[in-house]
Amino acid sequence: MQANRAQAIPQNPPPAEADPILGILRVLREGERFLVCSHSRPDGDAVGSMLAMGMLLRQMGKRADLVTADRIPAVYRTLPQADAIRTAMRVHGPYDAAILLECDGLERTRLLGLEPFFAINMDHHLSGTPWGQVNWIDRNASSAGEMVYRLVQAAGGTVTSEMATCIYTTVLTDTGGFCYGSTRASTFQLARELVEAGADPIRIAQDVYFSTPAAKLLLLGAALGNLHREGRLAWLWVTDEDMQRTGAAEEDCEGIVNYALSIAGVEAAVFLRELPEGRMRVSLRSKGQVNVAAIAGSLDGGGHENAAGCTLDGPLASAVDAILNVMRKCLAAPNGSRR
Ligand SMILES: [Mn+2]
Repeated sequence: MQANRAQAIPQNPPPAEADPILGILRVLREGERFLVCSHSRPDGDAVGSMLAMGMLLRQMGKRADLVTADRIPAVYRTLPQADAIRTAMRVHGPYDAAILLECDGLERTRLLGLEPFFAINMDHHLSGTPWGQVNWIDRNASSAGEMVYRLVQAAGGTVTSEMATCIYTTVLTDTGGFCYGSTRASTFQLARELVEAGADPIRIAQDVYFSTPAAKLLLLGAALGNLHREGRLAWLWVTDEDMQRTGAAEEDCEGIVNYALSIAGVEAAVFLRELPEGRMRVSLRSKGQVNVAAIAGSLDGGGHENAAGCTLDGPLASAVDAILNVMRKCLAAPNGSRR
């Protein structure tokens, strides 16, 4: 049995530095071997930010293991070095630190075995909290990938074209193609810098938005058959039977909620996906003032102001009732239901 030098959290954790970026860089410079993780059911930001972080670490002469609990979606498997991401249920050390990207706790990874490691928490979600040994939470960042980019700059690293491709993908997908509330002038500045560093915006858009598996469109057809609208609210769902019949994968549910949100006059949308064990996974989206992060938070979920999620008990009909009740109350609130 190999001695695990990183089994214990240090007795005296380093003092919280005024600039969390410096605190993170110090840990990266002092260590040799790192684990890089993100949340389960990884999206474009999770995948792209992990890959870019791995590239930064290797550029610094460090070892980096990239691990997710779920397989990465097909559209992101063409990203540079995407095959470096390993899918596992449990991680094994030794590691000098685990870097967790956009996770509001260890559980969000759905990976086992993370507890012993010194944790670096980098998050841009509204639901971010300082749960790690080192914490950098930037709610103004468009994506976790943007935070990795800032880290590369602070480290004096080189933004390679492979890194720029991964980070551009995080910005593109997390802003919904530069549409969501997280899109600022600085987002376009960042996009420009990434394109100048070698990201190809046309190829990336084609890989992300024009490479849909047929099963996903069949699933979308089933979901649209269950589309309902009530004033500023729209909702739709797929049953587990729909998933089986269309041959769709979990990742094919991604983005279906946006079709409900795309209806003129609709300000908040709900998508429910029946899980094989009968619980319902709920995606919430909004445009404008409705804060769906607050709604998801009240139901034990989390996310961004305009994109959030939670899981509810089934059956389908009662989960639909439960989420619609909360949404209706929120939309009826006088000030455009900011909270
Ligand atoms: Mn993100």
